[in-house]
Amino acid sequence: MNTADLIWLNGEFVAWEDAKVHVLTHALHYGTGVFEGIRAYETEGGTAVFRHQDHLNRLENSAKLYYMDLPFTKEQIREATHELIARSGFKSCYIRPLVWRGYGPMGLNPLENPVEAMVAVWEWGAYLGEEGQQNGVRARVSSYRRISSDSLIPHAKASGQYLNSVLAKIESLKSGYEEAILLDDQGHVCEGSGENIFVVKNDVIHTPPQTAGILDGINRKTCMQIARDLGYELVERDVARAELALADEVFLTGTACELTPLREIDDIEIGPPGPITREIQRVFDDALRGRAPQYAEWLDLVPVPSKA
Ligand code: PPE
Repeated sequence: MNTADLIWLNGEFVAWEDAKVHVLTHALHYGTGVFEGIRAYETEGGTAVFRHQDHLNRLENSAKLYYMDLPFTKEQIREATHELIARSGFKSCYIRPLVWRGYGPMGLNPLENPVEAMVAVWEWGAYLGEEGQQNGVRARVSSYRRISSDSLIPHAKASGQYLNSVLAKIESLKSGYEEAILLDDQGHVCEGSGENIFVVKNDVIHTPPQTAGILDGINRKTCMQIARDLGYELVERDVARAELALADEVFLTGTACELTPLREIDDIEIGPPGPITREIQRVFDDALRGRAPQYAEWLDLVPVPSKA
């Protein structure tokens, strides 16, 4: 992980090693934070943040669902992110904004604790490995079910909620797989530990709906649009566990993993990445890297700082 020299913390640019919080930070004890994962890519016109506004909107929504107001406007966070990227010198990077309940009263009522914010950037390669992104990864169905709206908020990208993903991820790694697929509380396929999922059967693409407890993934929406623009039939519906193993193709989407094929589930071979996966992956990659003019509106160009 190649990190930048600076972090944006509560409105200031501070040295990476000075970006600190108190150990009684509410979010450290109770998980009361919300975050985003965003990527910026090198494009012909310069570095561009992919679907920046959509990520900032989701950050605001996640905060709202946990009774927090963003302590800075989305525009301020956007501009701070631009400056951070420009000053980092990175041509492409991963961007992690976090908004959290800070140091204040202890106990479960967070409403008196200050809401703080930071943005960090670092260079992050293929999330599930270069080899996995090219040839597919091996996954298992987790013994942990995805959090449901009975007890938490699947729609929110909230720090504490990720204990669910962390357990599923550890379980998959310790049992010899690269990723975990979580079922929802009804037993339907939900998503990966940090990715949405698509299942291709007989040229039709299926993905679990919002009501299946998924995170409303921005790359999920992106790949849905790309698939439809390519002329594929795409259906949002509940997917049974067995459909994974019987699928022609399965792939995962997310900011970190981009599009990563699944080549095996529960020791049953799905096969190497198929033609539909490959085609969507190629167009998606073009969109991310500014090579698809029809999707240029998804790029938020980082302004080049004027030389003083
Ligand atoms: N589901 C979950 C649970 C999830 O965490 C992510 C993103 C997605 C789906 C896909 O959402 P989107 O990125 O908007 O397409 N996971 C982030 C966190 C990864 C991490 O290890 O941290 C990410 O991909 O940035």
